[in-house]
Amino acid sequence: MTTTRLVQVTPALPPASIDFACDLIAGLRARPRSVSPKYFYDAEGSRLFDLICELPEYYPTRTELALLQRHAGEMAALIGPGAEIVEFGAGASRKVRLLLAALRTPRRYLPVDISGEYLDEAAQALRADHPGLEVLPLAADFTRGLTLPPALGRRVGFFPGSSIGNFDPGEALRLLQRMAGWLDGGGLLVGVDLVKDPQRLHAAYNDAQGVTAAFNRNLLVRANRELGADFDPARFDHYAFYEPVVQRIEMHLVSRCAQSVTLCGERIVFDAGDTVHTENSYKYTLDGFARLARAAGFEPQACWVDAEHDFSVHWLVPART
Ligand code: AVI
Repeated sequence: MTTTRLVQVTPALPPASIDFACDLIAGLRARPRSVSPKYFYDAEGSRLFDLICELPEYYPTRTELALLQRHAGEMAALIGPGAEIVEFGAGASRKVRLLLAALRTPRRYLPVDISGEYLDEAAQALRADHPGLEVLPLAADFTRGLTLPPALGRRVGFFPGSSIGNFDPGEALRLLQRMAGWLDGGGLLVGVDLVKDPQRLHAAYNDAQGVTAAFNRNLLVRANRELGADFDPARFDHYAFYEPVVQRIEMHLVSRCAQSVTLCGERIVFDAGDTVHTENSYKYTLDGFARLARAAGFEPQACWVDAEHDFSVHWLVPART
């Protein structure tokens, strides 16, 4: 469906929902069906993701937090004083607090996130805790592009959480290349989940409490609320598995039965077992990620890894040409 036709069918949709509607309809028409994981993060999706981060099975958050806690001083020394921190996909900003506390007089903090409501709340809390720090939140989908104000200091990107793993390798390469441009000669601190025992990976995306399943189904709940669709989320199973050949978790919503759904005036038909691919989460080896970073024009300068080799944080600087 074209944007013009969509606006005729559902004239009241705000611009962000029009992007969601166009991408969702295109993704459901395609074979295999897929939807970008960036649409998980409405306010409810962001809340569910915060719950995932606390789950016993989901090791990435606590492992990365521990790495930041332990090595923030070394990271801050590499970044230097007076830097401007741009956080990509800022969310609740728990991790950047550890970095900001270790940095000497950071010049400015620019959290960038697709979920605007969530961003403003987190920015207000940060301002209260760091009275001298300028906080400039930017509600933007950086996968579509990003315009930043002129830099006030050495610009350093912070991209934690292994969100880089949610991009296919080609997209990840292009995103890192674009980040190098936005950072304008500055460095990038990036969190990367590592290849490991497939059973542990499987458990991390199939938690016993069903929070990841609710997070996955929330995409349908969001489509109902925001686009007036009539998905019955209970008629879709959460299905996540590790694919060791390409070293990624795949997450799907699988139709439990033959059914049809109406979305922005369009009837979408599912057979029992039809899947909608909602997310990839690539896992890297240390060498594999360093290769990707080099291909994007960065030079890996330091890397911190926990004792179990579960998670890594990389400090990348622009390669000298
Ligand atoms: C945000 N991203 C890095 C998470 C991941 O692990 O790929 C999203 C997530 N999906 C299911 N659980 C967590």
